[in-house]
Amino acid sequence: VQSTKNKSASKTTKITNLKPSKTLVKSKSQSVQKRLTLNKTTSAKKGAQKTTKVKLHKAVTKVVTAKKYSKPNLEKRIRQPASANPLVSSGRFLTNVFEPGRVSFHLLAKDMPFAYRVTSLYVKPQEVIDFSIVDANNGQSFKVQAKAGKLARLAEKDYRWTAPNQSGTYRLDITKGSERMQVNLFVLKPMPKNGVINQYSIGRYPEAAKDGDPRYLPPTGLIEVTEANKDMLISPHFRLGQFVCKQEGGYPKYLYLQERLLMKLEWLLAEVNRRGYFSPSFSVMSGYRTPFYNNRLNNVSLSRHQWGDAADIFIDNDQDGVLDDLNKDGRIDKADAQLLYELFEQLEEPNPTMHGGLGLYEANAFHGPFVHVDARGTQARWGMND
Ligand SMILES: [Ca+2]
Ligand SMILES: [Ca+2]
Repeated sequence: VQSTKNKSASKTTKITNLKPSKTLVKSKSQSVQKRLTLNKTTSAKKGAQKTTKVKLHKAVTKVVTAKKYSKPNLEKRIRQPASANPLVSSGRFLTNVFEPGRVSFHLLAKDMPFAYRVTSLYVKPQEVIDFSIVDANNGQSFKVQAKAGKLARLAEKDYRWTAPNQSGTYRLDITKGSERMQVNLFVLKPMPKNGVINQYSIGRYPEAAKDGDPRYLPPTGLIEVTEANKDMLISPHFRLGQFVCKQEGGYPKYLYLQERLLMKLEWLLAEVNRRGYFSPSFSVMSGYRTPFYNNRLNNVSLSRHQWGDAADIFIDNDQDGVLDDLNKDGRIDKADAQLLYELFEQLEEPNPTMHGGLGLYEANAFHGPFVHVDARGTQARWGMND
């Protein structure tokens, strides 16, 4: 993959830096034409072969035959709307260069280091959050600003922010020279006592935590997701709306997320890109699940999705709602998800702070292949030997 990338990158340089010859221009426009006409043609007959366009690079297209997906099945499998991966569809990423979105310092809050340009913390009304700024190259001074809540400086790089009483989205900005970290502070809505909030069903969490394990305690509150904030970035490559539960019902919707899930997803995404699988974001098939929805799915009752630290993900750069042909064998199947699974496992192993659940899933009538990841703190594995 790396060599293909390099080759095509040098080709692009040639096209832009030198005056393109007529033949080059012609072949480029021909490939665009070809792409338009080859647009996802499928045979109507069930079981017939489907031609899928796999976009390898902006100017290089390849047609592969994926035997596994006949159109009727594929349609059922695509539950994910086309806009599910807004970072791809917005055209924000026009080149296949991944930018990790990190800053040179980090914020230490809730016992976790945050080093991304966009970071989100979830807090209760009036909760007091102590944080420090850690900077290896101690040169420049920092400016910390909060428009709401109460910000106090405790020591040179230690601060305290007291959340307002009113739930909603607030913001803290940390600047160091030309660098800026935007910290979104979501002040949570209290959990509804009857399992329903603004006509949105949450259901009930088990009263007592599983074996006294605090990771299974009911959430302290919920993030309100509206039409207005669903597209906001909560980390450099993920948006709030990607994680809402797939249950029916309009906005406002309610969501529980944990900081460590986004930290893990950003880390995995950067590592996947570093290994040559360009992807500007992961498609999140399922993020948060309300207990109400989880019960209806007949899923395991203690699924981490209900505790906001799990996501079922895949890479879908061609935006067809299904995992891409990552191993380039012309088929989209379990082997492509397995490639991600094995990569994640290899990455997780030496990094105890990133330990969590990892599950491999093959396609069925409702979805394509995907990988479950969670940030529960201890390792759990399933799906690989099924
Ligand atoms: Ca795809
Ligand atoms: Ca494949």
